Amino acid sequence: MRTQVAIIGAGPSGLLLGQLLHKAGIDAVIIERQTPEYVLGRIRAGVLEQVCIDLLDEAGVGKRMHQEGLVHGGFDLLFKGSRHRIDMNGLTGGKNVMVYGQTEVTRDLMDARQAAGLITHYEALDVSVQDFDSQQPKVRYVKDGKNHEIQCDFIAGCDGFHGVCRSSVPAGSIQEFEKVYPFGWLGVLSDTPPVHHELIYANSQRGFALCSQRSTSRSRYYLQVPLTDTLAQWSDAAFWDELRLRLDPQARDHLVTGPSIEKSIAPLRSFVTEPMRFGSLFLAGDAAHIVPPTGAKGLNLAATDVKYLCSALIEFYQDKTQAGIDNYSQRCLRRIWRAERFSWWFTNLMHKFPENGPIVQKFQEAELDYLVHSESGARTIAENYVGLPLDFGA
Ligand code: RFL
Ligand code: PHB
Repeated sequence: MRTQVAIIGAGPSGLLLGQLLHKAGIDAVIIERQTPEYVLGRIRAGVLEQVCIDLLDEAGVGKRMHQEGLVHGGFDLLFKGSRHRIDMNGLTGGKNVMVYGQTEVTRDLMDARQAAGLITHYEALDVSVQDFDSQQPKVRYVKDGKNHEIQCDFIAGCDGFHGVCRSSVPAGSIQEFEKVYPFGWLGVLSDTPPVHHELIYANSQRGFALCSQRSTSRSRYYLQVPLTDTLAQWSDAAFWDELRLRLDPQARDHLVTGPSIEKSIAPLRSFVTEPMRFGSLFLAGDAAHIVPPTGAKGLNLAATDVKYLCSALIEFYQDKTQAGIDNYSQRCLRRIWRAERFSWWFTNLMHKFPENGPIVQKFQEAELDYLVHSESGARTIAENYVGLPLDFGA
């Protein structure tokens, strides 16, 4: 079989790339290790930046997002027992974010792909990427006990942090930057109304907590927990008790609890790969970089990598120029490092680090006090949170 672009991974990056390429008349096939149900079952991101919203519109999959997504113009920072609103909209000249779950984004993209009759090979085993240092790269995989080979012009590695594409690059050609944080996030999804109409990011002496949501009747909450904790240690009752202890009195009173419909622990990591292109192989999304979720940047960065990649491929096929391809890494990495820096800074500001004593708690509280009471301080957070435009300053 032959295609122009072989996409590895049917997460949000791979599916969005497939859809944008299809709109541009470029042929692509997606190869995914898991089943569609498994991909849809992963509860992850919840906050979309304007650039991501625009890209989903461009891909023709924005209709349900605009109907069901919740537009948020601000969020609360909670520290020393009090909440302070960051007026994102007012501080950024009218920018907002959209609360719409990654599961829904993925579902919309999958439906559009199916409606357009585009090919996704799910449950592909032993996927390997070959000859990407040449102009005849290939993807091999096993499905239903049979060996398959796809010949292509380019391979898009959209296969997440644990994928096969990045690990196929010779060690001497790639540089990796990594920081692993000494705690994780325990997340609970529940069919209960959110405690507040906007998100609450909480710095407490007991550790970080986040009150997020998926709709007016579905909540998503997170607690900072030690990496050694297991799900078995966290009954629903224990989760709600601990969350209450990290909230302010008003939120504590308003919190509606109920059975969890999903519960998981995610480790926190900052990670960047340089470069992101190796001959005919491109990395995009979590395959190339990871941010701690504190800044809500992972999915948004994945979407902008995909946009840059798609533009480069369109230039290659339509305008017969290699410039976009040659620029891909540099263009992505500038934006990625900006988001990596913000996510790392915000994580440091909001979490309790085991190696830090009470003085660091005091430093964090003083910095938060400064940020929420200084217009330029609050604007710095707001500008970073709403994200950069696609083409930001030279
Ligand atoms: P994904 O979603 O990991 O998809 C990769 C796909 O590749 C498949 N795959 C393979 N396929 C074939 N062959 C192989 N060898 C393969 N190996 C893997 C996998 O099965 C999978 O289907 O990467 P992608 O598409 O780059 O998307 C990235 C996002 O999922 C991620 O950045 C976000 O979820 C991060 N994130 C958030 N991002 C935001 O922008 N806003 C948020 O509010 C936000 N909250 C979060 C988050 C991530 C979290 N966790 C669990 C890490 C909250 C959490 C808790
Ligand atoms: C989420 O709703 O899952 C979510 C929201 C904001 C974050 C991280 C995760 O910063």
